[in-house]
Amino acid sequence: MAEKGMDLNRFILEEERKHPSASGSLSLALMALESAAKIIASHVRMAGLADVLGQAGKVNVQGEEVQKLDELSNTVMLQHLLDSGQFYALASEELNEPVYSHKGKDAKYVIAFDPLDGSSNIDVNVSIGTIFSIHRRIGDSVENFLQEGYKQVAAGYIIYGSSVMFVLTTGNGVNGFTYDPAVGMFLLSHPDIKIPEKGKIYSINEANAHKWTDEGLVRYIDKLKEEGYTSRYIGSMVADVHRTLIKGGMFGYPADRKNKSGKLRLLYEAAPMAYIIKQAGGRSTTGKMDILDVKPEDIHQRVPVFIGSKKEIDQLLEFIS
Ligand code: AHM
Ligand code: MG
Repeated sequence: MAEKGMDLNRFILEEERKHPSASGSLSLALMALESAAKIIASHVRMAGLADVLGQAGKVNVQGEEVQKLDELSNTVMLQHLLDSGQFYALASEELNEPVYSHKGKDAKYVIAFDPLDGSSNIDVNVSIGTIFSIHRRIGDSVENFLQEGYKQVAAGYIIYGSSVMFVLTTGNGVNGFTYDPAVGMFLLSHPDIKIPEKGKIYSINEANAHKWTDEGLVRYIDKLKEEGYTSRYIGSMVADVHRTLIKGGMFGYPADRKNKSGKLRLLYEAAPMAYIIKQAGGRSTTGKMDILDVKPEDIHQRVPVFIGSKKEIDQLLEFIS
């Protein structure tokens, strides 16, 4: 297990060294993500202030047009990831179509990301995050993004919360790095994260319960209440999943009458989180199948999501059809 305090760059390089045949491309790709994360984090920290300073005609102190934070995060991700030359193509929640990289025309990887998830929480100073999922390039066009989650090469998220954390898996366990602003580095603070076998918290938007299409889900939540569970729901997937990863329990965004496939996106929300939770010893399902086995048909496809400790997800599957 890597030592606490190790910085993310060194961790990435040491992981690479375990694979003597590695070309170093994935390491460079992850470092580009790390740089983008640092820049997004600094914008998130300044968000309230930028808004005040930008109010007069939406122009900031440098005389530049003020971009919305989610658009800005998308721009930062695109710039850094394209510039790295390590990605053949990029798909973002903010863009209808994938972007093909000129610099990365021979690159081995493709990446899907949500540049700033939980955008409804930006204005109220609540944790938000960036989520990413990396696959091997298998062709020339959209088929690169239509690969099952279990084929991910790496996945992770950055949470902009009371501290900034980078949580990463490359298929060899899950590690969490906390940003130290004094030195400008992500330092290993949570080595080899394991989700508890069972938790005491459920996390779901219960205001939608009357619209849920599976009645078993209502009975399941009632059962958790009887068993003494408590409820936490932030409305930022990154924050809700991060808490679930650390404390156990379950997070869900089910299908309902309005959102027939739920709300969350398979490629850059559900699949990367499912991979992280699995690597930490947990489980995830759409209610019908493991999220990691879903073969995407569209880059912005939605799926019902239930993610968490093994006990809770096993029990959930006994209740829902
Ligand atoms: P976004 O990508 O537009 O920010 O929406 C995704 C977010 C997730 O972070 C969160 O889990 C979910 O939407 C909350 O939705 P709701 O407000 O319907 O409970
Ligand atoms: Mg999102």
